[in-house]
Amino acid sequence: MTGTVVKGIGGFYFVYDGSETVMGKARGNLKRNKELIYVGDIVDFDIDENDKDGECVIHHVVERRNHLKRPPVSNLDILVVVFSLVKPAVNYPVIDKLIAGCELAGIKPVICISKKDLVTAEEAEEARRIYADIYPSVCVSGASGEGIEDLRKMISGSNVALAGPSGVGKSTITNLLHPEADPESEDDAEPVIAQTGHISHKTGRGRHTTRHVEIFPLPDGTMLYDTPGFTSLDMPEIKPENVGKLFPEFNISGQSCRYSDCMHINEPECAVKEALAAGKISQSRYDSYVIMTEEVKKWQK
Ligand SMILES: Nc1nc2c(ncn2[C@@H]2O[C@H](COP(=O)(O)OP(=O)(O)OP(=O)(O)O)[C@@H](O)[C@H]2O)c(=O)[nH]1
Ligand SMILES: [Mg+2]
Ligand SMILES: [Zn+2]
Repeated sequence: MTGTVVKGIGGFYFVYDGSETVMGKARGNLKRNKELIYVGDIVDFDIDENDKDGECVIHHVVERRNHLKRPPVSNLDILVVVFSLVKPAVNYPVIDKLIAGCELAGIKPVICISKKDLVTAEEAEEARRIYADIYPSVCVSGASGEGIEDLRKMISGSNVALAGPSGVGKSTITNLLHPEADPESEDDAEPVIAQTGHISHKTGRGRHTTRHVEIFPLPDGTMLYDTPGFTSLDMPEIKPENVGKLFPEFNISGQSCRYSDCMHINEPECAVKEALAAGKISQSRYDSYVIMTEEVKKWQK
């Protein structure tokens, strides 16, 4: 049988075959090969109801279309990069690293600015404008539900993960997108809900409430992955000269820098810096680029 790994905890995996979820373990050969199983993997498994380790044994992982190490997920069409402007405050370089990771893995980013109810409409729109010309983007509020239906339309039918810093509201959005999580739902099925947490009063940060990636299959065929938040991210092992390739707005057709190996930092006649000065590239994105370029230099040592 074939199914999708929707959750993995302590060596146990939950596999969804399109109607039911069974729990089981990986067969010895997978473990010996140190082959990691990611949530999102499509696996072949056998049912074994007499096994003390659950109801199924996974014996093969179908080749992944793509995967990310952080959050650890595979086979995504879209990654929704969720961040709030306050509670917790935004850290743009971390957001841009997550986006760059998507570009590298071939996953489409969607930008979702959360907690719209905590800032003015202008503040939310100003943040959205940083990304609006580059990626699909939306502002939402988990408190009022505003923007949630727009987000639903952007992700409908896809394999899509919500990722971003701890406390920005990923699990809250998961619940709003999941009809069975509605306490007033008339559906008899057991409510499937993602646990949500609080923001620390002292640090203004999230408390890492979600500990494991979990996929919630939605009625429209969307496979919605809720993922644990983070506060920082490491850059992948790439060369400094490749960082610019992860910024689509730097690669404006018909415009090039004087030097073909231009790093867009100190060189003269640089098309990227000209676009920055003309307001076509945002300062925030450019600053993230410089930080990321500096950070990947450590991989060369
Ligand atoms: N005011 C306001 N609060 C929100 C909104 N969305 C979520 N919250 C609150 O923010 C806190 C954290 O929400 P979660 O959904 O647990 O955040 P998370 O991103 O899943 O956090 P981790 O699982 O730690 O990564 C909770 O107290 C939510 O009620 C929103 O749109 N507006
Ligand atoms: Mg969560
Ligand atoms: Zn340049």
